This record gives sequence, C-alpha cells and structure tokens, in this order.
Amino acid sequence: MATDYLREFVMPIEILQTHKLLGSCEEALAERFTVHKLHQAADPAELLSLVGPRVRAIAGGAVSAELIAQLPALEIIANFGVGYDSIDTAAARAANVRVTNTPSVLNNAVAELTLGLMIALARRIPQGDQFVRRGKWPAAGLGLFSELTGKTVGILGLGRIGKEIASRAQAMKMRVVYYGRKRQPAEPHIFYDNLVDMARDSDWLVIIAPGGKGTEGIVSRQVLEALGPDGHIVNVARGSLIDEPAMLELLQSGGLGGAALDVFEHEPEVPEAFFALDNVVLSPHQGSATHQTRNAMGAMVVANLDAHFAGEPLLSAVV
Ligand code: 8YV
Repeated sequence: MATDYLREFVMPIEILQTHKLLGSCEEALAERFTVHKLHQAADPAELLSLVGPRVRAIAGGAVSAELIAQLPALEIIANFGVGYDSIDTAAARAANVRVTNTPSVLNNAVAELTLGLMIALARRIPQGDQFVRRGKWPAAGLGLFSELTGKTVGILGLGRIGKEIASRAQAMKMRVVYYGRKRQPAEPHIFYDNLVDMARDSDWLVIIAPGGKGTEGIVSRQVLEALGPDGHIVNVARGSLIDEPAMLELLQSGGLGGAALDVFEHEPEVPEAFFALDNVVLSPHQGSATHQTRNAMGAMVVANLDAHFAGEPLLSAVV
C-alpha cells in the first residue's frame, strides 16, 4: 500500500485519539499515522508530556482548551460526530487549529430513530413488550394510547437532520412546524420565532438543535408547561438543551404527557427516577448507531485528516 511504502521513508505523522472509535476507523488511522490513545493511557498527563509536542492531529471529541494548550504542534481536530459541542472551538480558533465534523451521513439514521421513538412512546411499544414477557397479558390488555396521525410536531432545529425528521413525520400524516434562529423561506412548514408559542401549538416537540452554550436550557420549564399534559417531547440532540429536573418533575406530576429520550444531561448516567415512569421511553444515545452510518462517519474523520495532510480542502470544516 502506498501509505506503508511512504512510512518507511518519512517520519509518520503522530496523532492523538481521545476516545474509542469504530474498528474500521481505528484501522484506517493506524495505517496512516502513529496513533497515541489518550483514553487508554494509564497516565494521560505523562503521555501528553511525552508525545504532546509532536501531535499534529486529534481524532475524536472532548477537546478542551487545556488539552489544546498541551499540543503546540496541533493543526486539526477531526471530530467523530456531527455535534462538536465537546470541542472548545474558540480555543481551537485562537490556536489556529482546524475543526471538522461528520455532517449529513447520519441524517437518515437519526431521523429513523426519532420516528421510532415517537411511535414507541405514542403506542407504548417497550411497555407492551415487557407486558407480554412478564406474562401479564392473560389477565388484562395493556390499554389504549395515542397515535401520531393528525398531530402537530414542532421541530426545534430544522437543519439537515430536522428536515429528514420533518419528511418522515409527514409520512405519518403529521403537520410539521418549526422553531429556529431564522425562518427558512424555502421550507413549506410554519415557522415560529417563539419556542413557547410553538410548544403550546404542538402535540409533539422534537429537539434536534446543536448543543453548547447557545442552546443550554432552551427547553425551559415554561416550554415544557406550554407543551402540557397531552404533549410529548423527544430529544435526539443533547441533554443540555432541556431543563432535565423540570422535565422529570412534570412527567411525574402529569404536567407533561410523555418523553422519548436518546440523550441526557449527564449521560451515560440517567436519573433513576426516570426508570419508574411509564410515560417515558429511554434510549442510550443511539441516534447514529448503525453499522452503515458509523462506518460513513469514521470514513469522514479519516478523509478530513487525509485532505488536511495532503494540503487539500477539508470536506467538512466547522473552524
Ligand atoms: C455521536 C452524535 O457522535 O454525531 C453526533 O453529534 O451525537 C453521535 O453521532 C456518536 O455517538 C459518536 O460518539
């Protein structure tokens, strides 16, 4: 292979991997670079002091200003994921470090899971499964629930994934409205410039906006109360967007109808109080978790690094 041949003659480029990546992605990185695995280091500080000065790229996420400061030769951070809220982009910019993400390739997978969670919640599919497995069926039926047909879904964040969710929601015969930073005149759906108003007018609120400081707590108690006792919330974005304690309280009291949650404020820790609730469906951050999508995301991480070190334009630069 050309890269193996070259490695015999030139000093390999050293990169830092910050967390476990897909096997195919790790293999592709190892073919090209000398990879230092920070997440596996017995003493991360020692590893950084040894190799930090030579590290030219990071593959993965969770990159703080402190980490960037320890890598004086750093040129690029290739994030595995479309959301890059775990990267201090201001520090990267200040240090003249490029940042890339993995947009578009996960749109379908995340949209599919979103609709799956909505149907699962509306029809209590996980609860029905448990009901049958526990032998409760002969004694009584599970009950009657709601459906998506004819309902209004408000999408918080009509970006690339939001649009895929919108078209699938329309296939469920739902009416789509949206809230975001600005109206998108090319979109046929009604735009709200006020999230509380949209929540009040919606049966479902789907959250698919970026995380980070700009959206922290945007789904406030007021928004959740506006959604109300018959309202359902779905979060496939980041836990940081919702006031999680308020949501829990409203789900417990009946002030909010239901929630389907793929992400949590302190994931993978999930407040145990959720486990006792019948009106929630819980999922362990599975939005992009399919073989085809994760492979495509991994390939994009590698392709961005390849482009960078070949002096070519990056595929998906965010900084
Ligand atoms: C994760 C995601 O990145 O793309 C995103 O922003 O949240 C997910 O796809 C994925 O779980 C890999 O860590």
